[in-house]
Amino acid sequence: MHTTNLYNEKSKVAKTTDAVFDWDTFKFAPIRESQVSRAMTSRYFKDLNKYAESDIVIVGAGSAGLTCAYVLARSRPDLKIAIIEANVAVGGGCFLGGQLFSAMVLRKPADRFIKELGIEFEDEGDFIVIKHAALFITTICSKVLSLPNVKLFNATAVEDLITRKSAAGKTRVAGVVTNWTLVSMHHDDQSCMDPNTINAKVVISCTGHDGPMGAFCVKRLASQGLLERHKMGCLNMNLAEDSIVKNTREVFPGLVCAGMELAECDSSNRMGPTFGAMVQSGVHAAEVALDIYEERAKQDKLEY
Ligand code: AHZ
Repeated sequence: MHTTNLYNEKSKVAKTTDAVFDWDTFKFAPIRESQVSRAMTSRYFKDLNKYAESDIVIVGAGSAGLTCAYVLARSRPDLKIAIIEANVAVGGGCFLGGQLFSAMVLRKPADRFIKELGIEFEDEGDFIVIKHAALFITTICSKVLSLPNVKLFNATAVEDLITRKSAAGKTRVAGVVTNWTLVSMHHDDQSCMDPNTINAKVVISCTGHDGPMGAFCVKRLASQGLLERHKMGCLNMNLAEDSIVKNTREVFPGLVCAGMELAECDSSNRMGPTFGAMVQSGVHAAEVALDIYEERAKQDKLEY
């Protein structure tokens, strides 16, 4: 059923939008509540079904995770990529610059990626400034979400990893264990709320430095003695950014680590509010993931 709303061409905003109507006679098209419920749930459960077998899972939708997702999904439109974000909102530490200020600083050569995204900035010589960090994160998020091979599951936490052992006895990461974040937060006061799972050939962890949820995959593997953990070093902008980008790698078979989570693996310095390393580490992580993908996919078939 269609509505017959009258377009108000005399409206003072008619030049900027077609969505101006005669408000006195205005009426929405009808809907039944169950239609809304089914429109949402049918799609969500279809996605859960589709992405239960993902090619690549990215954990954490901060600046490193979203950059990685954007580059990866565009380079390989044939791969199914799931992003798991514990918060309701994406962005991690990137809705603001430092100390709750708005502007976002990125050292060159990260300006190249920002240009590619079509985001305006001020050029200060060796670095650039975007007027609001939220402009970066919302722009890249909208670009990622419009890609057909990506699904973002937000308000969902990775609370464990799936592992497999090869015949030779080598362990590898083979997926993630998830739960609604609100459920994850209540394991101490409610009993046995079992999780869900996503199998993947490669997992890319971008969960930031240690905190209530941060550095999750590095901490989980370290807790099992599978990875050595060296806590994040003190702030040194010059050392920190190069180190994070250069050391972006597969830290454990099947697990690529990017962004500030790496500092919790390598004890590299933190950089504070300069974001070039998050962008470049995200790009590097996409490259590393594709370098190892075929090999890990082959293993995944064998080590069912
Ligand atoms: O909610 C977290 C955030 O959005 C999410 N996350 C953490 N643990 C998770 C889990 N399951 C699902 N178990 C999880 N999601 O991961 C995201 C991390 O974003 P971030 O902005 O914290 O990390 P980043 O590495 O992309 O960027 C770091 C930005 C920093 S911190 C820093 C410093 O402290 O010196 N400097 C910079 C530039």
